[in-house]
Amino acid sequence: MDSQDYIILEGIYGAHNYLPLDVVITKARGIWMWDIEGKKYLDFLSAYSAVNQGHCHPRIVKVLQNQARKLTLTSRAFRNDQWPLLAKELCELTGFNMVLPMNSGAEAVETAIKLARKWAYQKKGIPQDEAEIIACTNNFHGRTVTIISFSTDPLYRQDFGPFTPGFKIIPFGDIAALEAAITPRTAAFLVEPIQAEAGILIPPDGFLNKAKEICQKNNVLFVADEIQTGLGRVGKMFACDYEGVKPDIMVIGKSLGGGCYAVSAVLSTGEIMGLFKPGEHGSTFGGNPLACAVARESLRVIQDEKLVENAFEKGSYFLEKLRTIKSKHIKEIRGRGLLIGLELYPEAGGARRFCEELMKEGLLCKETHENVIRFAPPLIINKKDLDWAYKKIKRVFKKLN
Ligand code: IF1
Repeated sequence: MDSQDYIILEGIYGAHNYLPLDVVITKARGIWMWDIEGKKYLDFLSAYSAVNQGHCHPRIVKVLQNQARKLTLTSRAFRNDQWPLLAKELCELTGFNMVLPMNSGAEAVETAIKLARKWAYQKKGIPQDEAEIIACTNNFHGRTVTIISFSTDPLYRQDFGPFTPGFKIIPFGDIAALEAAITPRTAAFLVEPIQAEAGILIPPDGFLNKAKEICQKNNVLFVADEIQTGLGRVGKMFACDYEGVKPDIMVIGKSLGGGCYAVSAVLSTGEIMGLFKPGEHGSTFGGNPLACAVARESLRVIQDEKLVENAFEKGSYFLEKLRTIKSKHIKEIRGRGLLIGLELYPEAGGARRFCEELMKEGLLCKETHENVIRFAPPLIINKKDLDWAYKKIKRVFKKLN
């Protein structure tokens, strides 16, 4: 079978909930991917930052294989010898006291929402079923019905109602709006410290700090969704670290599984996380030994290979290089670490066609919304390969100018 055969099969039997680029990947290692015909590509998406350590990292794959031969799943009806160690290592890494394991990012965000509401009723004394959570315009926190209930993007909401009540929206980065939106029934403020899907939107300097202060002053939980921005992607371990902000609840996922397994987690203080009593929340696969063994090695790789520092250094380098590209199409190039967005003017005809041209040059990236090309390679990337990518990007802008 060739790529076209796979594309046809997928079109017949697979739901059309994505419009992927017409490239059929069959192998990947580090920053590189190969398609069915053997063509080589540089991965500039990292599966939306779920492959920060690089594809099929030998250490992570080895742990996956060894654990898979030993013990994969017990359910949480019994205990296992991996989850307690991951819990300890995650708390030591983040400075939180307790952690709850889940699988997908959305499940972890749902967990954080349930925890914030429980805290609101049991600790803050908000009347039952009246807790409000504030989120931001253009947020992306997952695809469950409750999460899209507070999405501002019609594409994510269309025909999926009725929606979960109890959410308010403020403009991202708007401190005055946050202060004005808080009422005695406000349980939490949920925010991505950098909005990735919205187009790599970085909040005004000091926004996170002021938001945390306002939350503290009003006895509101500050909940940071670091599922995409966390674990080194933006050049710090967490995006909140740029402002030294410690959330009350932090949600992580994606690269926690090192590109080899779906594992996410919710971290908080003992006082807050301790509100969950046995049987009140859980999941079949949450905290399974295979996920935990993989997550432990994924975290070790990030630290041993200094991927956070590399993301900071290489991200600054690449951002500076990209800004030398002269094109009437480029409106702005922005980012933190190796989460970079190149925004095009609407007249450029949309980011998708640039991604398609980049694919022909051997660079795989993804547009986010209409006009932003996201550049997010694995954090292991070196200057030589960034220079290679730069040349390809420059060539495409010359061609499409
Ligand atoms: C898709 C992008 C979309 C996330 C943040 C929670 C989740 C995500 C900040 C949910 C997931 C993924 C989902 C995937 C494409 C990608 C994405 F933002 F990364 F670009 F959609 F907006 N919080 N983001 O980024 O985690 O349940 O997926 O594990 O749904 O198309 P998940």
